[in-house]
Amino acid sequence: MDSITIKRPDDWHLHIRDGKMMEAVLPYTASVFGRAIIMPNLTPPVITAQDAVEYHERIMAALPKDTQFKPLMTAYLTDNTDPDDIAKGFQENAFVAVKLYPAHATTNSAHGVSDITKVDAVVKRMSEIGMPLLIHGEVTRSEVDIYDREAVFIQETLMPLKEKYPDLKVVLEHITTSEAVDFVKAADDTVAATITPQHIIINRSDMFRGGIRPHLYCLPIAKREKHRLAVREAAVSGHKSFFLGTDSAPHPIGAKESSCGCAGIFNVPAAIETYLEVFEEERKIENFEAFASLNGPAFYEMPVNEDSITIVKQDWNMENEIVIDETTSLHPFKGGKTVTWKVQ
Ligand code: OTD
Ligand code: ZN
Ligand code: ZN
Repeated sequence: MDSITIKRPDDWHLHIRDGKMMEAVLPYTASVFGRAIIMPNLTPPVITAQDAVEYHERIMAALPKDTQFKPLMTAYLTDNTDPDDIAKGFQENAFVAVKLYPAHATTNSAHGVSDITKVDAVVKRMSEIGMPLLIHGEVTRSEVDIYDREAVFIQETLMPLKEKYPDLKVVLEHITTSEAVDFVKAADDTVAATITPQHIIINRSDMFRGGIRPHLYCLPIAKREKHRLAVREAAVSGHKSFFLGTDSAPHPIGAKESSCGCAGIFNVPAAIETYLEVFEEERKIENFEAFASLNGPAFYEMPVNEDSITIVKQDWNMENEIVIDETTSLHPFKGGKTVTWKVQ
């Protein structure tokens, strides 16, 4: 096969930051994807409907002029979030979903939820109005091993939450374990999961291959090979509950290559191509459109994008460094490597 045409894909989990960084990274997404769920973990976070409206305006102002790209906004859930503001923001399309970060689970999550019981009124309301809850599914207790945090979260928090609110729509974001795959497969169609390119390409050993590789460090951290294979199988299966979410999370090179490096992988410059490489390797290209362009809109009850993109079999070299300004550069996922597909 030397080219594939699919309905324009969407990115159901994306960090674009703000200001200069946003201006630099947004074109990579807007040139390929029709829509993206924009994560709210700015400093300070996007908490209220008003915050979301203002962030949306800044994104629209930063977009290249010739694009139809549509940002889909989210609310950052805190212990003090007002259920009425969430419901009103949802009804008025200020945001499409709420994001749950357990406090201190990942980058800029200090304002996150300290205990799920604190947000019970918000979650109850969301369940009633059909508003999706997007979950960073990791416990944060320091005694739980970092490689076990997702599996423990599913047992301790997610299963009881879904038992209490069976109608609540949930997206378990950036899944990394076989436990997450099993949970999603066993659930009904109120539950879905996003899958990143890195978690179906690297395992935890790759982070230390030949030396420490800070640009492969993200949260949730890459797991053992058997987990990579389980998530990879889920991604290419065509199963309606798994869809594309890059979790692209840019940090300046200096913040990654540091004595205390930031978590996050900047993968959008070749996201669609690197996913497609995986589908090709697994001989499942026939399921690529479902994963990239169909399953997400079905879950979010949105129309599939009308136009299409074509990706051709063509080698090109991903640059090592993308310059933002005099002081800031990014190292993209696959930087310095050959990518074997290219969006036309
Ligand atoms: N993971 N980095 C970031 C977010 C994600 O958990 C995530 O969604 C980030 O930098 O915002 C990361 O490693
Ligand atoms: Zn997360
Ligand atoms: Zn994320």
